[in-house]
Order: sequence, then C-alpha cells, then structure tokens
Amino acid sequence: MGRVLKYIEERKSRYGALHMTLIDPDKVGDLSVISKLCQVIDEAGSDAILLGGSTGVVEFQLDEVIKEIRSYTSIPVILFPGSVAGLSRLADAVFFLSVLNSVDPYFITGAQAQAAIAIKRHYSNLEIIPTAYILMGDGGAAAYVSCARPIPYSRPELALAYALAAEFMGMKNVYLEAGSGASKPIPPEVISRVRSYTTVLLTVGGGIKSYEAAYVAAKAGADIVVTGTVIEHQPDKLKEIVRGVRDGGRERLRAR
Ligand code: 1GP
Repeated sequence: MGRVLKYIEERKSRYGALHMTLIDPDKVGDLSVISKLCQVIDEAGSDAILLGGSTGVVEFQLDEVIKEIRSYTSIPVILFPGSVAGLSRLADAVFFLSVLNSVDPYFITGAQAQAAIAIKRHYSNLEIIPTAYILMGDGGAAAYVSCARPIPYSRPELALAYALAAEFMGMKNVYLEAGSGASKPIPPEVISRVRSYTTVLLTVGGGIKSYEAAYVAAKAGADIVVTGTVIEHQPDKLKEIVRGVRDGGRERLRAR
C-alpha cells in the first residue's frame, strides 16, 4: 500500500472519516491567495488537498500552485484530473479516474491509456489510486464534460451496481459525485446503500455546504467527504464542515 493510502486508512481508523478540500487551480487566479487558503484548511483540520478541475487546467499552473501549497501546509496533495493535462510531478498521489457511467469510452479507458505511458515514464513518484468516478444527480460540469449519464438520486441500486462493479474490477476508491456546486448533495440513503454492500474506500462530494450535510454523509458511510465551493465562497464555514465529518465519523466508529 502506498504512503497516501496508508495515511487515509490510518486517519479513517482514528476518526472514522476524512475531509478533503478541493482546490480548482483555474479558479485560484492569483497565487497569493494560496497562503490564506492553506491557513483556512489547516485551521479547519482538513486531511488533504485535492487539486483539479473540469476545464482550463494545465501542468505548469498545477506545479506553481503545488509549490505554493507546500510552503504553507504539509498535508498530502492529491491530483483530481479532469483530463490528461491534469498531472504534476510535484503532487503526492493521483486519483486515477475512470468515469464508469460515461457513455463515451474515452472517459472510461481512453484518456487513461493515453496518460499511462507518460505516467510510468515521467511521473513514477506519483502514487496511483485507482478511482471509479460515478456521477449522480445533476452531475454538474464534470458530468457534462465527461459525457456521463448521471444516476438519479431515486435509484440508489444503480449507484450500488456501479460501485460493486468498481470493487470487483479492483478499484481502490469509489467517488460518488453530485457535481461541484450541486444544489443537492448525494442523499444519505444512496451512501448507506453503497456502504452496506461494499468494502472499498468511499468518497462523496458535490453540494456539501453545511455541518449537517457533512455529518450526514460521514455517518451514512462516506470515508472521505470532499468540499470545494465552500472554501471559495464561505471559507469561515470549512471548520464546521470538518467538524461535521469528524462527528459523523465518530458515530460510525461507535456503531462498529
Ligand atoms: C466536486 O465533489 C467536489 O468535484 C466538490 O463539490 O464544489 O460542491 O463542494 P463542491
């Protein structure tokens, strides 16, 4: 097991669930905001930074952002690529994504094959975390860009079907994504259905903006709760969101 996965597992057994903060380098604009973002992230107790976005991300920009992040925080930086351009040698790991419910094979295996040799040759320091990316609800820009057919919230059995398929295919992480800025996060019934039949790492994100939503997601079974928009628009709320993840995680530890 790689260093980052070990870190995730260790925090999972200590806290029940982790929080990760998504930073979209294309939305950062001026690098000078990174110091403030890192301060907010560290003070809130977020466990790692996810770095990526659906559009407009290029490697040199990722490099600059990661260098800046490294001078302010020591938590892991994990790439969350929206395309083959979303890689950087300076990160710790990459969520090697396959959009399982895309209708275009490019987003399931094509982009991955396109990136694979380059990763082997030039990014061998990156820890690869094989991740099934499953778009749900309105799916946001991620669903649009990756030609996904988002799963309706009313059909949790379909989310389970894809998550189980991912586990059987050997994926290490299943990411249930509602889309950045989604009006409704993934419902707890969907999370708990997937959780009760799978043992794979379960990541949930999209539209989580409050203590309650974070608490509910972690309690229902998310191992990793991701928020992005909050730090852009309401950084003061990050602390309560991480607290929600910790409280929900603690409930799960207790119930074991
Ligand atoms: C998007 O799941 C992440 O990829 C985060 O979504 O921006 O809505 O928090 P938000």
